[in-house]
Amino acid sequence: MQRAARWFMALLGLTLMLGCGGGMRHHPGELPDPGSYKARFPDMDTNGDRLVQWDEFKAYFPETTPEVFAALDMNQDRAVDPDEWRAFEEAHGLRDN
Ligand SMILES: [Ca+2]
Ligand SMILES: [Ca+2]
Repeated sequence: MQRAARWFMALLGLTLMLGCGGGMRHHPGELPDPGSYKARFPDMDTNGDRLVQWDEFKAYFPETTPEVFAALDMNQDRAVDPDEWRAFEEAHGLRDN
């Protein structure tokens, strides 16, 4: 029983370190729940210009806020490119492969 508890604590600590510890450096602000922002880039980019604009992002994630979009848009050109999206997925462990 005690051993299980210790294992759980170790696992929890690891999760906290690896999980959003990296995310804090990546995003200037807090994201409500990065896990709910799981999507394939082409599915969000409905006009196919290889950029996800705010209206496309908002259409895909109706619950989102401009702050989330701003956090994703690291170079602040008002669009999320595939590299920015990949950086976000990697920071939050959302990639499948
Ligand atoms: Ca687009
Ligand atoms: Ca951008």
